[in-house]
Amino acid sequence: MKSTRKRDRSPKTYTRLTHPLVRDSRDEPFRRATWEEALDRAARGLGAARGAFGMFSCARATNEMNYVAQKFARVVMGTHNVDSCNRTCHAPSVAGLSAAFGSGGGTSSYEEIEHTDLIVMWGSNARFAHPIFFQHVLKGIHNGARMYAVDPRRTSTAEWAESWLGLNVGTDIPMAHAIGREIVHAGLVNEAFVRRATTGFEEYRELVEPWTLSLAEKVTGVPAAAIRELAHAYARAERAQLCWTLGITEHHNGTDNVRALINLSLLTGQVGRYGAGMQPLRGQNNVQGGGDMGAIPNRLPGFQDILDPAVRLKFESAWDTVLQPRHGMTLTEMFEAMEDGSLRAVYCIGENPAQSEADSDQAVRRLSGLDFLVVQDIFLTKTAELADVVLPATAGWAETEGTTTNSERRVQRVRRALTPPGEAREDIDILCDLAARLGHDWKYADAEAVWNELRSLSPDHHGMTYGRLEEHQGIQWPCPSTGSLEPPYLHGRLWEPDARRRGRPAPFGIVQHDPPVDLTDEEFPIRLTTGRRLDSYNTGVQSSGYSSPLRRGESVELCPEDAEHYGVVVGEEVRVTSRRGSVLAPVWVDTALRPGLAFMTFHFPDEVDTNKLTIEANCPIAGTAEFKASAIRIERLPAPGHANRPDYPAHPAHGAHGPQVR
Ligand SMILES: Nc1nc2c(c(=O)[nH]1)N[C@H]1C(S)=C(S)[C@@H](COP(=O)(O)OP(=O)(O)OC[C@H]3O[C@@H](n4cnc5c(=O)[nH]c(N)nc54)[C@H](O)[C@@H]3O)O[C@H]1N2
Ligand SMILES: Nc1nc2c(c(=O)[nH]1)N[C@H]1C(S)=C(S)[C@@H](COP(=O)(O)OP(=O)(O)OC[C@H]3O[C@@H](n4cnc5c(=O)[nH]c(N)nc54)[C@H](O)[C@@H]3O)O[C@H]1N2
Ligand SMILES: [Mo]
Repeated sequence: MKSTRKRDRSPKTYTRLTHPLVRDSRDEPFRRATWEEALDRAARGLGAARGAFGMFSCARATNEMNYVAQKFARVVMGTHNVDSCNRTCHAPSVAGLSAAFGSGGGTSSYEEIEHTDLIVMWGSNARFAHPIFFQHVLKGIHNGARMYAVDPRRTSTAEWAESWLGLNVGTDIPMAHAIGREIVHAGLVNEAFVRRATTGFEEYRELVEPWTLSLAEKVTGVPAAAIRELAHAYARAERAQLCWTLGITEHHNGTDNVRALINLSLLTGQVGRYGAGMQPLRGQNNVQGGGDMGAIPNRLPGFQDILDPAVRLKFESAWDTVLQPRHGMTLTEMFEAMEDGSLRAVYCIGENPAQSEADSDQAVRRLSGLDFLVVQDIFLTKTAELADVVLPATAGWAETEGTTTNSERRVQRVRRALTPPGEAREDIDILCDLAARLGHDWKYADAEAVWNELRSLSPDHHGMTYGRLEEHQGIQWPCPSTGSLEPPYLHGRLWEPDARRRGRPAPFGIVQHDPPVDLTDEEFPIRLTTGRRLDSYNTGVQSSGYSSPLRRGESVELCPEDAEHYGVVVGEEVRVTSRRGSVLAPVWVDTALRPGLAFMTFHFPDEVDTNKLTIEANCPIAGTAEFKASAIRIERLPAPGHANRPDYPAHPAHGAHGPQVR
């Protein structure tokens, strides 16, 4: 036990990759290689794996890079097995919005949040995770908007809300259904909108009927009066914005959760108008764009359906190839296929699944069992350490030309501002060199040439020339023509009086409550939810080495009552165990939590590998794992005390988030 406490806990610092690395067998260390050797080796390994290949594409890199990456998978490797970290975060939002409206994009724009009357932040800690968007929220509040926060933790975001609804983890459907029922019973349904623009209202009404406010109070833990107040405020608001993120999506029924929220907008007509809509705030700087570019297994660039023969034909003639008439595997399915041996090789560009996947011991075992793994990254990640070939790339956001697309569907130019280190090369150039070695000679003079190819194939992007993007400081899709700009919100058509122009009505989602898979019991009595802190980023690769007086690495956060109950104090190292694994972590005490609820991040996996604890229980529609709900227990170590973390910062009187900037 003693040895574990002497472990070096200083933050791991990643340094940029500056040259290719190869090794001939997994038992050997990497050796430096020339680009020629590394690319030859990668091409040989990938070429041998046709038919059993998968690609992970980078949600931080540009649209142009994601376009070329999915084209590589589809044309060079003949597969639709291409996906990204969208799978671990907002795939349920895309699936839910597509099912309701036929388009997976958030329906509103940032500007509208400043001019709305009501903002609901549901399962979203935007103050920490979307600070730029949160500036618009603050302007909205300044302009008179009321804000409600629905989150098990009283987050830094919730501190700004008029009312915080601290629900139990995984009870969002009961909450949404109770709000829906209250709106129906109070006569606040927008009947004209429901009649004209939706289908399935009667079934929905029956679905929510059992969810009385008092039943919802029992299940969610939120007082009936608070639920009622939110229902009335949302339905009565002239314009309301419903924003959600991973508190909704990272569940085994994430898509159902999303549908339950969309139902509320359909019931009240809070969609398709300026200031009224839904914003699933996307995670990575270009995760929206990656999906739009076709780096997902079910859509071709421009979110066009692979199963549509006319769409396939268009791409087949443009790319001079034959496309399979079926969907590829999601990231989740690719990991399952590693287990059964049907996926033998992976080309991983700018993802770190060895640390970001739920149940990471299992993920590492699966990646290690591959015949061939190429990792293309800007750092030597844990995933790269498992590879046969490591290719050093440039950073998409500062060292390359191109475009990215944010949560409001706005495509913006990014520019090369820094010189890449060492021999690092642009992702697109590496992909094209590999394609050439595998028989496909693609000539792109620059990123703009890639973009123009995409524009010729995607009606939603057709009108976005680089020149126009510059002129308008970014343009939102859809942008079908070079002559005009579309409104900043989607689905205005739903308000058209003419049925033909209104198009397909939006169906209510008939979804049932389904509690988290990993149940709490006597052995694992604490609900663990995981998420983010302001001063770190995802698996920590890009924020490693960051130091500030507030930096305290990983911790298991408990409320003061639970800390007292378990007899633990701030800084004391405890054992945290779930049904999958066990880690040691210091305790932090935070009044944002409630009894029975613990919080950890996944930002410091080299110190505390939180994802050893999480459960790989996936949403069957979207493939997203239930990162937000595991069951754990905590145990004191034999001789605990502050002394085991002398470096640990003292607990600030003002709580866990540092000084509140208000
Ligand atoms: N500083 C920083 N910013 C980031 C990132 C980062 O690592 N650091 N990562 C980026 C990425 S990839 C993403 S996807 C976004 C994520 O952004 P967010 O989704 O806002 O971040 P999280 O902290 O993962 O989760 C949000 C909230 O969900 C709540 N929650 C947990 N369980 C439930 C539940 O059952 N119901 C409800 N209603 N809420 C629940 C948590 O308490 C948490 O406050 O952030 C992006 N921005
Ligand atoms: N417990 C828990 N686990 C989670 C989550 C959670 O809430 N809780 N959230 C999930 C979510 S939402 C996400 S998005 C995932 C994130 O999971 P990952 O995407 O696997 O993790 P990141 O740390 O963001 O890794 C990004 C990698 O991209 C590299 N990179 C950055 N820019 C470029 C570029 O331009 N080119 C190339 N080639 N590489 C580049 C970085 O060096 C880094 O290694 O984690 C998921 N895991
Ligand atoms: Mo994410």
